[in-house]
Amino acid sequence: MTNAKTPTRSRHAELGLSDDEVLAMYRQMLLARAVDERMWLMQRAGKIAFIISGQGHEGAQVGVTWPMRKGQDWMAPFYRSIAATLTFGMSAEDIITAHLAKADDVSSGGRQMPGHYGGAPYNIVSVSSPVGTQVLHAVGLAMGAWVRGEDSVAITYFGEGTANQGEVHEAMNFAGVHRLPVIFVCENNGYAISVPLDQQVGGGSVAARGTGYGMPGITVDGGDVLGCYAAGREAHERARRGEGPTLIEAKVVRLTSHSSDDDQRRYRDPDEVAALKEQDPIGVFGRQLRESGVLTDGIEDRLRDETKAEVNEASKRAEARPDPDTRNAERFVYADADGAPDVIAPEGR
Ligand SMILES: Cc1ncc(C[n+]2csc(CCOP(=O)(O)OP(=O)(O)O)c2C)c(N)n1
Ligand SMILES: [Mg+2]
Repeated sequence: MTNAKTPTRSRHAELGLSDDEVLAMYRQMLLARAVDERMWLMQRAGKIAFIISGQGHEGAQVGVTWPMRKGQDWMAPFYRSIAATLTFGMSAEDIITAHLAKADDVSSGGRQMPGHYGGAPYNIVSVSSPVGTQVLHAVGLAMGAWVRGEDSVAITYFGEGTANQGEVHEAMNFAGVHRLPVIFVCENNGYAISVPLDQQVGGGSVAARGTGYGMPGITVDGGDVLGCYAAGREAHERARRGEGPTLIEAKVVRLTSHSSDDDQRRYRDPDEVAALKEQDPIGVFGRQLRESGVLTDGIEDRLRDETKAEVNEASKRAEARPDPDTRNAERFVYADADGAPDVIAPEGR
């Protein structure tokens, strides 16, 4: 008789991941979820203008991002990239501070909309609102690294609806032609707001387009965190070997409405929504880790307590930060006259 515990344990060990590392990946997913849920509460309480959630995408984001090197590689995220940006170095406090549009927010000094992740200290370039533009930014970052002879890889994330934008095709083709060190991660959650997959992606597969761009196109299950990790690591190694880009399509679930301005009950079958809970990547990965003997009730409780405390502390500190000075509103929007002062710090800072 085979032991059901053996395959999963040997699988992460075969991938070179220790028990502590897979627990750290699971913790990162819990933290991303806890930050996300807290920001929904803050939005409902009128403290945050708008929320666009990453719930259901955490497994793909943590798995694929895990092999990236902080401070050396580059990231061009999208609006669901809470787990990806946390994995690449942003803190819960950075993310909540940005959503509260505080003066010293690392993403934009309180200038950007919610969901516009970024941070110069982390090599994360800001999300820009037109979907798909970040894919061009990532290709530019990879091209820059290649021109300078640097050992760095750029990674970018986008939805399957966005995969149909003209600039995404241009970006991938250019990266394929020039064999640039870039990883394209399509998080396919089956909807572009209310439009289902069969009405947005001809042929139904984004990964299949890789061949046409001159790169491998790989499909992974976004609930299979270790499969996502393996795909991300292979893409990263391939980029570093100078063999060019990879397109990874992760099949994920969108557990929430598109955003806090949307109500998915108007276009999604209630049974479909109810069934999503079974596919929640946190539940799926948690069960795998339990089967492999790595996760116990005690460890689960500790991780949940720790991440909750981290989010409590982060939101308390973020809320106490100063609001931006309104005199800065037009700084860096129009060209400044010579000698214009720097950003005006809030009083008392
Ligand atoms: C160029 C452009 N067109 C439309 C929008 C409005 N918009 C924001 S998100 C979104 C849906 C994108 O769907 P998908 O790429 O599948 O990502 P998901 O939100 O499902 O993760 C749209 C149409 C936009 N921001 N930019
Ligand atoms: Mg989508």
